Amino acid sequence: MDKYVELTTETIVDYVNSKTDFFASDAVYECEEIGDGNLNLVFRVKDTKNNTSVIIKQALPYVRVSGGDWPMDINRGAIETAVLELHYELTDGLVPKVYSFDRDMYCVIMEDLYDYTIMRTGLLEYNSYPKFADQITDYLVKTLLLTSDVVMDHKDKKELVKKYINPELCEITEQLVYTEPFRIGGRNDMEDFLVDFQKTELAEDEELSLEVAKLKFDFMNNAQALLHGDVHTGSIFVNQENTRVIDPEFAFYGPMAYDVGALVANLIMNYISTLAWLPEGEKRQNHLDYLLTATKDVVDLFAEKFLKLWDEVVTDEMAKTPGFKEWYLEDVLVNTAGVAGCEMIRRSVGFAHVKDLDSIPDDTLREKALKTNILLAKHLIKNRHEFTTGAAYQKVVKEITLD
Ligand code: SR1
Ligand code: MG
Repeated sequence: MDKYVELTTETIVDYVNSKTDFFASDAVYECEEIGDGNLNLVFRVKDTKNNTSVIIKQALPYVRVSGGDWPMDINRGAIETAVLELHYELTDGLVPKVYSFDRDMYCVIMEDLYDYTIMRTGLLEYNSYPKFADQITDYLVKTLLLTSDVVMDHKDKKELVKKYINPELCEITEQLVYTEPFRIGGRNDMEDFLVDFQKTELAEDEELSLEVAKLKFDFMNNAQALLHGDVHTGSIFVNQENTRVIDPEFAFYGPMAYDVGALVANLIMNYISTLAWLPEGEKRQNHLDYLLTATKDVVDLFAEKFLKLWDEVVTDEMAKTPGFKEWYLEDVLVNTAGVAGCEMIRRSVGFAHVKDLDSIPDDTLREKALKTNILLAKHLIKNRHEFTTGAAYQKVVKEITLD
């Protein structure tokens, strides 16, 4: 196939075999389309006889969940592949291994993380991942700091800024995260009980809009590091031993806070979800304690490792000035809280939601959970200068009730 066509479960085996010699000649194939994201086709092809498998991800030329009427740049498949390869090197394998990329079909063939679970799914089953905070902060600190001007030759870094220009995917974030949830209409999607609340608490809060505007222009203008661009818990595979980050198709040079903030937001939303889903008791308390610790550790380990790695890898003469690294980190942490707030709001009233909140079965509790989420998010945005430690998050998250 040297011309783009959409793959299907009928064509996928021949396709993989035309591109790789991954499977043995006596393979017995089983294939399924497992994509549950908003944009792409994802297939798993398995040889049940020899117990081997691969993942094939094909970028569609439109947003999948739009049914076809929202065109989208398929070159995101090439960006995703290049970023996975770079991140594999930078993080010693905290992302899946890429086997090949096909520029005609915009298909990446990669390692099947069959013994991992998508973190959002795992958290919704109240599992905990003791090594997660340590491993994800390794990923964040290495991918962000090592692609920044603090470390890279500045001309080489500017070449990467050019290489990873990703206007259509950035526009999704600019609109869906930083604009529409704070305005009436657009592609916003919310339950009836949120319509008036969104109007008064979000669209009519000018002080909030001013802070979100600052964060939006930081996202658009601060080419600080090569971001993943969508680090929610659906972009992370976990098990008890390991963490792997997938789906960096939103990658571009932007503010480090965008990656850290998205992650923090998704941990907090699972906390709120747990309060709504589970009755008081040991199971609920254990999961809340785990999420609280994970949130605190993500922030604190990120800060600690960032400062440590900085000393080992900094090359820019001026960046070595005493006090600069602390100033730089503080800015990242402050904006992390702002990003977390925007992510929490857009997942409540915007185009793309999260199962954590939407699946709460009881109507009253779901309404309380969504409104609590929005109010905490506003607090994070407006008071983001106070959120530079894990303890600061721990304090406000611990105080959340749905009573
Ligand atoms: C149209 S894409 C909607 C959302 O899905 C992706 O995972 C990103 O989070 C994006 O904002
Ligand atoms: Mg994705």
